[in-house]
Amino acid sequence: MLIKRYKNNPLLTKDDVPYPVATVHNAGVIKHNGKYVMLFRSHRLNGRSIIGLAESDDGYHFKVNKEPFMVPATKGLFAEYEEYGVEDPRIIYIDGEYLITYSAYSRYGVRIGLAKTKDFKFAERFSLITEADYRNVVIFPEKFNGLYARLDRPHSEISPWSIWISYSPDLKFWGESKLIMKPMQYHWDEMKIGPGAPPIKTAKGWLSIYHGVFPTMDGNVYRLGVALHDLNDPSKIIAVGDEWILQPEEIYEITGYVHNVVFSCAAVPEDDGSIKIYWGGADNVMCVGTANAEELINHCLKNPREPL
Ligand code: BMA
Repeated sequence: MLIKRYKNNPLLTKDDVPYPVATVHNAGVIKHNGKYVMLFRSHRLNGRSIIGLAESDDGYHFKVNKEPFMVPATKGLFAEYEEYGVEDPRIIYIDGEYLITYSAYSRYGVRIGLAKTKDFKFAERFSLITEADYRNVVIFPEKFNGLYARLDRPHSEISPWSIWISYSPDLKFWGESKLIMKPMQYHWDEMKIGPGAPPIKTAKGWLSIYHGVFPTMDGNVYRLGVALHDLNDPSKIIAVGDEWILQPEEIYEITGYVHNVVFSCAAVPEDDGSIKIYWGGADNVMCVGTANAEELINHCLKNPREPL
Protein backbone atom coordinates (compact mmCIF):
# COMPACT_ATOMS: atom_id res chain seq x y z
CA MET A 1 0.00 0.00 0.00
CA LEU A 2 1.46 3.31 -1.11
CA ILE A 3 -0.54 5.43 1.31
CA LYS A 4 -0.76 4.35 4.92
CA ARG A 5 -3.91 5.71 6.52
CA TYR A 6 -3.55 7.41 9.92
CA LYS A 7 -5.06 5.08 12.50
CA ASN A 8 -7.24 7.74 14.05
CA ASN A 9 -8.87 8.91 10.83
CA PRO A 10 -10.98 10.89 10.37
CA LEU A 11 -8.74 13.53 11.92
CA LEU A 12 -11.29 16.34 11.70
CA THR A 13 -15.09 16.29 11.54
CA LYS A 14 -17.95 18.78 11.92
CA ASP A 15 -18.02 17.97 15.65
CA ASP A 16 -14.63 19.72 15.98
CA VAL A 17 -15.96 22.95 14.48
CA PRO A 18 -17.29 25.58 16.92
CA TYR A 19 -19.82 27.05 14.44
CA PRO A 20 -22.68 25.26 12.63
CA VAL A 21 -21.47 23.24 9.62
CA ALA A 22 -22.58 20.00 7.96
CA THR A 23 -19.18 18.81 6.68
CA VAL A 24 -15.40 19.25 6.93
CA HIS A 25 -13.43 18.30 3.82
CA ASN A 26 -11.16 19.09 0.85
CA ALA A 27 -8.59 21.07 2.86
CA GLY A 28 -5.39 22.82 1.86
CA VAL A 29 -2.57 22.29 4.38
CA ILE A 30 0.87 23.91 4.68
CA LYS A 31 3.57 24.36 7.31
CA HIS A 32 3.82 27.89 8.70
CA ASN A 33 6.11 28.88 11.59
CA GLY A 34 6.58 25.24 12.58
CA LYS A 35 2.82 24.54 12.67
CA TYR A 36 0.51 22.86 10.21
CA VAL A 37 -2.16 25.25 9.03
CA MET A 38 -5.24 23.67 7.49
CA LEU A 39 -7.85 25.58 5.47
CA PHE A 40 -10.83 23.29 5.19
CA ARG A 41 -14.11 23.51 3.32
CA SER A 42 -17.40 23.16 5.16
CA HIS A 43 -20.95 23.12 3.90
CA ARG A 44 -23.10 25.46 5.87
CA LEU A 45 -26.53 24.20 6.76
CA ASN A 46 -27.86 25.91 3.64
CA GLY A 47 -25.64 23.77 1.39
CA ARG A 48 -23.19 26.53 0.47
CA SER A 49 -19.53 26.35 1.40
CA ILE A 50 -17.15 28.41 3.52
CA ILE A 51 -13.51 27.90 4.54
CA GLY A 52 -12.36 27.35 8.12
CA LEU A 53 -8.90 27.33 9.66
CA ALA A 54 -7.37 24.71 11.96
CA GLU A 55 -3.86 24.45 13.41
CA SER A 56 -1.72 21.58 14.56
CA ASP A 57 1.74 20.91 15.99
CA ASP A 58 2.08 17.43 14.49
CA GLY A 59 -0.14 17.36 11.37
CA TYR A 60 -2.59 14.95 13.02
CA HIS A 61 -4.25 16.79 15.93
CA PHE A 62 -5.94 19.96 14.75
CA LYS A 63 -7.73 22.70 16.64
CA VAL A 64 -10.26 24.79 14.77
CA ASN A 65 -10.45 28.60 15.06
CA LYS A 66 -13.62 30.08 16.56
CA GLU A 67 -14.53 31.93 13.38
CA PRO A 68 -14.41 30.85 9.70
CA PHE A 69 -11.34 32.03 7.74
CA MET A 70 -13.04 32.87 4.43
CA VAL A 71 -16.71 33.39 3.72
CA PRO A 72 -18.11 34.74 0.44
CA ALA A 73 -17.03 38.35 -0.09
CA THR A 74 -19.73 40.91 0.57
CA LYS A 75 -18.61 43.75 -1.68
CA GLY A 76 -17.00 44.39 -5.03
CA LEU A 77 -16.31 42.01 -7.87
CA PHE A 78 -15.59 39.05 -5.58
CA ALA A 79 -19.03 39.35 -3.98
CA GLU A 80 -20.65 38.88 -7.37
CA TYR A 81 -18.70 35.71 -8.08
CA GLU A 82 -18.67 34.10 -4.61
CA GLU A 83 -22.36 34.40 -3.83
CA TYR A 84 -22.87 30.61 -3.76
CA GLY A 85 -19.74 29.82 -1.78
CA VAL A 86 -15.99 29.32 -1.65
CA GLU A 87 -14.62 25.77 -1.97
CA ASP A 88 -11.60 23.47 -2.10
CA PRO A 89 -8.66 25.74 -1.15
CA ARG A 90 -5.07 24.90 -2.15
CA ILE A 91 -2.13 26.68 -0.49
CA ILE A 92 1.43 27.30 -1.66
CA TYR A 93 4.30 29.47 -0.39
CA ILE A 94 6.21 31.62 -2.87
CA ASP A 95 7.98 35.02 -2.76
CA GLY A 96 7.45 35.42 1.00
CA GLU A 97 3.69 34.90 1.00
CA TYR A 98 1.06 32.21 0.89
CA LEU A 99 -1.20 31.94 -2.13
CA ILE A 100 -4.62 30.38 -1.77
CA THR A 101 -6.51 29.24 -4.87
CA TYR A 102 -10.17 28.35 -4.35
CA SER A 103 -13.32 27.69 -6.34
CA ALA A 104 -15.74 30.63 -6.35
CA TYR A 105 -19.36 29.68 -7.08
CA SER A 106 -22.08 32.03 -8.23
CA ARG A 107 -25.07 32.24 -10.54
CA TYR A 108 -22.49 32.74 -13.31
CA GLY A 109 -20.78 29.38 -12.75
CA VAL A 110 -17.59 28.33 -11.02
CA ARG A 111 -14.25 30.10 -11.43
CA ILE A 112 -11.00 30.36 -9.51
CA GLY A 113 -10.16 33.03 -6.96
CA LEU A 114 -6.65 33.80 -5.73
CA ALA A 115 -6.16 35.20 -2.23
CA LYS A 116 -2.91 35.99 -0.45
CA THR A 117 -1.82 35.98 3.17
CA LYS A 118 1.43 36.31 5.10
CA ASP A 119 0.22 35.07 8.47
CA PHE A 120 -3.16 33.34 8.05
CA LYS A 121 -4.86 36.07 10.07
CA PHE A 122 -6.59 37.50 7.04
CA ALA A 123 -6.83 36.53 3.37
CA GLU A 124 -6.56 39.39 0.93
CA ARG A 125 -8.46 38.73 -2.31
CA PHE A 126 -6.00 39.31 -5.16
CA SER A 127 -7.73 38.38 -8.39
CA LEU A 128 -10.24 36.08 -10.07
CA ILE A 129 -7.79 34.22 -12.25
CA THR A 130 -10.06 32.28 -14.61
CA GLU A 131 -13.38 32.80 -16.30
CA ALA A 132 -16.26 30.39 -15.54
CA ASP A 133 -16.05 26.58 -15.83
CA TYR A 134 -12.77 26.05 -14.02
CA ARG A 135 -12.04 24.16 -10.82
CA ASN A 136 -8.98 22.63 -9.16
CA VAL A 137 -6.23 25.15 -9.90
CA VAL A 138 -2.88 24.47 -8.21
CA ILE A 139 0.07 26.86 -8.54
CA PHE A 140 3.64 25.51 -8.53
CA PRO A 141 5.65 26.85 -5.56
CA GLU A 142 8.46 27.95 -7.93
CA LYS A 143 8.72 29.99 -11.12
CA PHE A 144 9.90 28.66 -14.49
CA ASN A 145 11.87 31.07 -16.69
CA GLY A 146 10.49 33.93 -14.63
CA LEU A 147 6.86 32.80 -14.95
CA TYR A 148 4.43 31.36 -12.42
CA ALA A 149 2.91 28.08 -13.56
CA ARG A 150 -0.38 26.46 -12.64
CA LEU A 151 -2.19 23.25 -13.40
CA ASP A 152 -5.72 23.96 -14.60
CA ARG A 153 -8.92 22.07 -15.06
CA PRO A 154 -11.25 23.76 -17.52
CA HIS A 155 -14.62 22.13 -18.26
CA SER A 156 -15.45 21.11 -21.80
CA GLU A 157 -18.49 19.66 -23.55
CA ILE A 158 -16.60 17.97 -26.35
CA SER A 159 -13.70 16.34 -24.56
CA PRO A 160 -13.31 14.66 -21.17
CA TRP A 161 -12.20 17.12 -18.50
CA SER A 162 -8.40 17.14 -18.45
CA ILE A 163 -5.38 18.75 -16.80
CA TRP A 164 -3.90 21.81 -18.51
CA ILE A 165 -0.95 24.07 -17.70
CA SER A 166 -0.87 27.89 -17.90
CA TYR A 167 1.74 30.54 -17.11
CA SER A 168 1.73 34.07 -15.74
CA PRO A 169 4.25 36.88 -15.20
CA ASP A 170 2.27 38.44 -12.35
CA LEU A 171 -0.34 35.91 -11.06
CA LYS A 172 -3.06 38.00 -12.68
CA PHE A 173 -2.76 37.40 -16.42
CA TRP A 174 -2.46 33.75 -17.45
CA GLY A 175 -1.76 32.22 -20.84
CA GLU A 176 0.35 29.89 -22.99
CA SER A 177 -2.22 27.27 -21.96
CA LYS A 178 -1.74 23.69 -23.05
CA LEU A 179 -3.46 20.39 -22.33
CA ILE A 180 -0.92 18.01 -20.77
CA MET A 181 -2.87 15.05 -19.34
CA LYS A 182 -6.14 13.37 -20.29
CA PRO A 183 -8.39 10.75 -18.71
CA MET A 184 -7.90 7.27 -20.13
CA GLN A 185 -10.79 5.31 -21.58
CA TYR A 186 -12.13 2.39 -19.52
CA HIS A 187 -9.65 3.12 -16.79
CA TRP A 188 -10.23 4.25 -13.18
CA ASP A 189 -9.93 7.90 -14.27
CA GLU A 190 -11.89 7.66 -17.52
CA MET A 191 -14.60 10.25 -16.83
CA LYS A 192 -12.50 13.24 -15.69
CA ILE A 193 -9.26 14.14 -13.96
CA GLY A 194 -8.20 17.24 -12.06
CA PRO A 195 -5.21 18.58 -10.15
CA GLY A 196 -5.27 17.69 -6.45
CA ALA A 197 -2.43 18.76 -4.18
CA PRO A 198 -0.01 21.51 -5.26
CA PRO A 199 3.00 19.73 -6.82
CA ILE A 200 5.88 18.61 -4.59
CA LYS A 201 9.50 19.05 -5.71
CA THR A 202 11.76 15.98 -5.58
CA ALA A 203 15.17 15.25 -7.10
CA LYS A 204 13.47 13.27 -9.91
CA GLY A 205 10.70 15.71 -10.78
CA TRP A 206 7.51 17.33 -9.50
CA LEU A 207 5.07 14.88 -7.93
CA SER A 208 1.50 15.81 -8.69
CA ILE A 209 -1.30 14.01 -6.87
CA TYR A 210 -4.47 14.26 -8.93
CA HIS A 211 -8.00 12.90 -8.74
CA GLY A 212 -9.69 10.70 -11.29
CA VAL A 213 -13.37 9.87 -11.59
CA PHE A 214 -15.05 6.69 -12.80
CA PRO A 215 -18.82 6.58 -13.46
CA THR A 216 -20.74 3.56 -12.17
CA MET A 217 -24.41 2.51 -11.89
CA ASP A 218 -24.09 3.59 -8.26
CA GLY A 219 -22.71 7.08 -8.97
CA ASN A 220 -19.19 8.41 -9.53
CA VAL A 221 -16.13 7.07 -7.68
CA TYR A 222 -13.33 9.56 -6.88
CA ARG A 223 -9.81 8.14 -6.51
CA LEU A 224 -6.28 9.57 -6.35
CA GLY A 225 -3.41 9.00 -8.74
CA VAL A 226 0.07 10.46 -9.15
CA ALA A 227 2.10 11.89 -12.03
CA LEU A 228 5.73 13.01 -12.28
CA HIS A 229 6.49 16.27 -14.12
CA ASP A 230 9.86 17.44 -15.43
CA LEU A 231 11.72 19.64 -12.93
CA ASN A 232 12.53 22.43 -15.39
CA ASP A 233 9.58 22.13 -17.74
CA PRO A 234 6.45 21.13 -15.80
CA SER A 235 4.43 20.87 -19.01
CA LYS A 236 6.41 17.69 -19.72
CA ILE A 237 5.02 14.68 -17.91
CA ILE A 238 7.75 12.12 -17.32
CA ALA A 239 5.32 9.40 -16.24
CA VAL A 240 1.82 8.85 -14.86
CA GLY A 241 1.32 5.87 -12.59
CA ASP A 242 -1.19 3.54 -14.24
CA GLU A 243 -2.87 2.44 -11.03
CA TRP A 244 -4.59 4.62 -8.45
CA ILE A 245 -2.79 5.29 -5.18
CA LEU A 246 -5.90 5.66 -3.02
CA GLN A 247 -9.54 4.71 -3.36
CA PRO A 248 -12.53 4.91 -1.00
CA GLU A 249 -12.26 1.88 1.28
CA GLU A 250 -12.96 2.98 4.83
CA ILE A 251 -16.52 3.57 5.96
CA TYR A 252 -15.93 7.36 6.24
CA GLU A 253 -14.85 7.41 2.57
CA ILE A 254 -17.59 5.12 1.29
CA THR A 255 -20.48 6.93 2.91
CA GLY A 256 -21.03 10.57 3.88
CA TYR A 257 -22.23 13.73 2.16
CA VAL A 258 -21.25 12.30 -1.25
CA HIS A 259 -20.54 8.56 -1.34
CA ASN A 260 -17.30 6.99 -2.56
CA VAL A 261 -15.02 10.00 -2.60
CA VAL A 262 -11.39 10.56 -1.68
CA PHE A 263 -10.42 14.06 -2.80
CA SER A 264 -7.09 15.73 -2.04
CA CYS A 265 -6.10 19.40 -2.01
CA ALA A 266 -2.87 19.03 0.01
CA ALA A 267 0.31 17.04 0.46
CA VAL A 268 3.00 18.15 2.91
CA PRO A 269 6.58 16.92 2.33
CA GLU A 270 8.57 16.07 5.46
CA ASP A 271 12.36 16.12 5.98
CA ASP A 272 12.57 12.32 6.20
CA GLY A 273 11.28 11.78 2.65
CA SER A 274 7.75 11.02 3.73
CA ILE A 275 4.73 12.98 2.55
CA LYS A 276 1.57 13.61 4.53
CA ILE A 277 -1.31 13.40 2.09
CA TYR A 278 -4.59 14.95 3.23
CA TRP A 279 -7.95 14.10 1.69
CA GLY A 280 -11.63 14.61 2.21
CA GLY A 281 -13.57 11.39 2.85
CA ALA A 282 -17.01 11.28 1.20
CA ASP A 283 -17.09 15.13 1.15
CA ASN A 284 -17.74 14.82 4.86
CA VAL A 285 -14.59 14.45 7.00
CA MET A 286 -10.84 15.11 6.79
CA CYS A 287 -8.33 12.25 6.61
CA VAL A 288 -4.56 11.95 6.42
CA GLY A 289 -2.10 9.25 5.43
CA THR A 290 1.61 8.99 4.81
CA ALA A 291 3.44 8.02 1.65
CA ASN A 292 7.10 7.89 0.74
CA ALA A 293 8.27 10.25 -2.06
CA GLU A 294 10.63 7.65 -3.55
CA GLU A 295 7.85 5.05 -3.67
CA LEU A 296 5.47 7.47 -5.40
CA ILE A 297 8.17 8.25 -7.98
CA ASN A 298 8.74 4.53 -8.58
CA HIS A 299 5.00 4.00 -8.87
CA CYS A 300 5.02 6.46 -11.79
CA LEU A 301 8.16 5.16 -13.44
CA LYS A 302 7.69 1.39 -13.11
CA ASN A 303 4.21 1.05 -14.55
CA PRO A 304 3.32 4.23 -16.42
CA ARG A 305 0.41 4.96 -18.73
CA GLU A 306 0.36 7.53 -21.54
CA PRO A 307 -0.52 11.06 -20.28
CA LEU A 308 -2.42 11.86 -23.49
C1 BMA B 1 -16.19 17.61 -7.35
C2 BMA B 1 -16.05 18.78 -6.44
C3 BMA B 1 -15.32 18.37 -5.18
C4 BMA B 1 -15.99 17.17 -4.55
C5 BMA B 1 -16.20 16.07 -5.58
C6 BMA B 1 -16.97 14.89 -5.04
O1 BMA B 1 -16.87 17.93 -8.53
O2 BMA B 1 -17.32 19.31 -6.13
O3 BMA B 1 -15.33 19.45 -4.28
O4 BMA B 1 -15.18 16.67 -3.51
O5 BMA B 1 -16.89 16.59 -6.70
O6 BMA B 1 -18.27 15.27 -4.68
